[in-house]
Amino acid sequence: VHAFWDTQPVPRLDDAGLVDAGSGAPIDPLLKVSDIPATPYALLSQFEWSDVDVTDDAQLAEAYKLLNANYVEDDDAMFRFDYSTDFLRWALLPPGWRPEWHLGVRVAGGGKLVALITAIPARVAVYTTGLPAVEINFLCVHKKLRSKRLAPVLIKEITRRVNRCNIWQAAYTAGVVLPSPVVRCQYWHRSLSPKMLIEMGFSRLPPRRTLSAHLRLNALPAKPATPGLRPMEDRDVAAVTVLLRDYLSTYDLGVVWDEDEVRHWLLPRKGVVYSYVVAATDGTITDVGSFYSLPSSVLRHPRYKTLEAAYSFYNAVTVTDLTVLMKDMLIMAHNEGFALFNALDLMQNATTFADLKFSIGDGCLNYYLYNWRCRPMAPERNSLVLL
Ligand code: YNC
Ligand code: MG
Repeated sequence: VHAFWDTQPVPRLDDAGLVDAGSGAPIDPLLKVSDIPATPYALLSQFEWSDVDVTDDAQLAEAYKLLNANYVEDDDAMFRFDYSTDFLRWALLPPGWRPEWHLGVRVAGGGKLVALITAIPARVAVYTTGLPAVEINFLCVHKKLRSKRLAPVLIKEITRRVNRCNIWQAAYTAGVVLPSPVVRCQYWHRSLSPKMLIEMGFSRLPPRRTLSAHLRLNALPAKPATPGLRPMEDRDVAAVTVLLRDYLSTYDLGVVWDEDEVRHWLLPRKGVVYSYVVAATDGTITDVGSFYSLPSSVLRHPRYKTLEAAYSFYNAVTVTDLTVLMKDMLIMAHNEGFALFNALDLMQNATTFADLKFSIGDGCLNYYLYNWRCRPMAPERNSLVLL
């Protein structure tokens, strides 16, 4: 039973009709903004709502600190995501961001930040429908305040704030199974610094393989293979927007970006996002590849403090073979100092994993849509990458 989720407009886990739900429809009949309360939900008296102004370095540092100490860990509590402040600025200030969608909870009287949830605007395409929606991320409750039903209040309050802006759908991901995933993706890992990953306890030397054989097997060329591959620049934005739009429109779930969003999400930012285009000799942009930087803190290790991981972001190919492009992304990530490259089995990614020596991770990443009931899809039909 899900005391909270059973009250929400999401498909139930036992919804036998879901496979026949087709391209989908809202679960709640379309409400009007005037039906939504103008004032926040009540919080326990020792706490207060607080918009976190992430354009202010001091408040951004508070959000960083909360997440660094309390956000997502792996099942064995060996690693915890360590989103950087530059990353949070990128993730939370895209075109159309709203200050009241960076929602914090503080100890009453302007005290310590103890919980967070965020929304950013996005146009999400589900099968044949384009929806004005938000992406929800960074739901976090301080470890000392867990299991007190604070999360449902955060979710209801962000929903209210989003609904007040006449938006009625959301996309989000979680490791946990909730009612009800629209698609379940799997992480795959590619070692870039195999020795370090073994020493950290992230990976193990496969049985009957020596370390030197393992290093040889995972060695990467110094330079990318694709002629014309170079970092994306502002002058590429229009071409990349068209390329991505055409490429992503072939999938059943994804975002639709305009030029300003492509500029924001893809122009390289050191330590945050790395994007490359393939330019033909006549200047035409034929392909794009990208990854983002998300380190994890290494918990309780005597020597290693941080696992530098790159995550596959958006790739679109019209000329270059996807495996070749993905390998070039591994090479660029290795050259930038990342120890690990992660990718989900969405889009055509899984077709590259065997050749490129990825190995399967443990646990799923579940994708959810709020207030939209549609037929679930296979991971290779999904193109949505959330941070
Ligand atoms: C989760 N990850 O099932 P039921 S992902 C959603 N997403 O409700 P309490 C979650 N719901 O089952 P705690 C959830 N995890 O009784 C738990 N829940 O119906 C549900 N972890 O609340 C859970 N960040 O406050 C249960 O639990 C209810 O104190 C229990 O807090 C949960 O960002 C949490 O993994 C996750 O910080 C905040 O454990 C806490 O444990 C924590 O008693 C570490 O809550 C960090 C972590 C989650 C990362 C993410 C996406 C979040 C999506 C939220 C849903 C958005 C809906 C759409 C809203 C906009 C709509 C529009 C338009
Ligand atoms: Mg709680």
